[in-house]
Amino acid sequence: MREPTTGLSDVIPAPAEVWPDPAAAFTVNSGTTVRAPAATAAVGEQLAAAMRAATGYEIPVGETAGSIAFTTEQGPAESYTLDIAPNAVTITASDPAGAFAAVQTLRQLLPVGGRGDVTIPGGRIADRPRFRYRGVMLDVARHFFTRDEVKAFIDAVVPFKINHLHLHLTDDQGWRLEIKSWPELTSVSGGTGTGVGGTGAGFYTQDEYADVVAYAAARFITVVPEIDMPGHVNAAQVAYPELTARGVGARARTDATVGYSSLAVGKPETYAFVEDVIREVAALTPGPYLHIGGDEADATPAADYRAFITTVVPLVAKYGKRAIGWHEIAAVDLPGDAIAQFWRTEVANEGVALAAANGNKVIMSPADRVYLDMKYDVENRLGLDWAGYVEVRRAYDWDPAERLPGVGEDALLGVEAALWSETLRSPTDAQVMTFPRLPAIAEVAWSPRSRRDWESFRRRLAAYGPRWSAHGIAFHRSPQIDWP
Ligand code: NGO
Repeated sequence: MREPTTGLSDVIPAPAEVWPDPAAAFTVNSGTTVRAPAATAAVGEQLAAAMRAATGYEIPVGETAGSIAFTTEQGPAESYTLDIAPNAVTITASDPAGAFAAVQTLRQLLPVGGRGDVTIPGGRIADRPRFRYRGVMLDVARHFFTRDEVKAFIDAVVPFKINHLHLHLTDDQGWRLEIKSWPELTSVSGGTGTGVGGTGAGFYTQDEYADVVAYAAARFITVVPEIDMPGHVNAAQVAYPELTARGVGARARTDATVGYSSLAVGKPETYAFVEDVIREVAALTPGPYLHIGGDEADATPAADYRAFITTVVPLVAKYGKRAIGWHEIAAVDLPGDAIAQFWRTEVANEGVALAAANGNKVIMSPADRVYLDMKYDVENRLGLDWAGYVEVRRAYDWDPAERLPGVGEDALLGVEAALWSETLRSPTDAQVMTFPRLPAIAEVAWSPRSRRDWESFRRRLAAYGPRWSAHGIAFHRSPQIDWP
């Protein structure tokens, strides 16, 4: 019999309420079965799969009987309770997403692999997210990640109750999503020699993209596609010269400079292009959001920028989506459902505060806390350092509701970590920059503030390290953590 190595109080992100009961451990044995009603059948299967991996037992799933049972009860979105007693484990959730969150908690209470009986520590967890948007962004434009690599990335973030994957699909160095009405975007700017240093070529066909979206959805992750405009468009202008002001094709670029390209805001071709792209991307996207970029449009005159954002945000709504933009869009009068994503390092931002006062929601992504492309320290081979070094404690020890004056708890949709890929060359590079900072940020986004504590987190994180090792996931062995 294998005893648990992870207790109820060791889970990451820390659950809202935990009552351990050492006398009430449950043993998973060869007779263990899972009962999941139709609505949670898929989630029940996911739990059974984790238990099979930990025990080698059959763990059948059915609708009528089971020592591990899923039930439903009214409650806040994604909330769940987990009752672990000697004869039964009961998972009560408000919705399938809550049941899935409970499964992530349970997975951490199981050993990573092995054969034979295992015990799950007894007691009760009552849990719910602080923020409903808990995201991670992956830049597939500066360095392309294949569909399978993105799926592996999804699998690696799922344990931490991340529920949005923002894909940065286009930038100066490459265009990574097939657009049927403008095919040269990918045939020219998705191919060989694109990406920073010319080493990150590739693009998703619409079918491949839809497959990633479905894979994410099965793990309760909503994909948020980003088409960056009106700046960061050099790759589009290489493919289609009519998108430049003078109608002369742009030169392909593989350097990491930002702020030099702009759509020609006055031209009718520009809006034909933008509308086609938004229409196709919206049609491929079941989730509610479409990200329009809007950052660093240094080559777009201010009046043009305002005109462009004012036109494009309603276009997104026309195709049934809610626009998200980097916080520069807050300089424009926004419709109430538009969302601003704060990304810089300044201590205050008038535009974002004003947007919040007008009822617009904000996603917090301050670079000096949650940019996964920042170096951990001076030794780091990968990454940038324009926002300073971001060691694990910096990513953990801050509060999103106190980051910007005028942007409190109620204004926040949530928190998103961002992995830009200028310096990345492989999935291993991506992993080492993501872990262990992502769990730190996930806890900021999920756990109640009162449950967050650096000393507790660093102890729990240390215990998590062997799980990454067992799954072959690379992580930064931060000197702030006493890894076993
Ligand atoms: C900025 C810039 C990106 C860079 C990133 C690098 C935003 C929103 N725009 O963040 O183009 O890749 O920094 O850290």
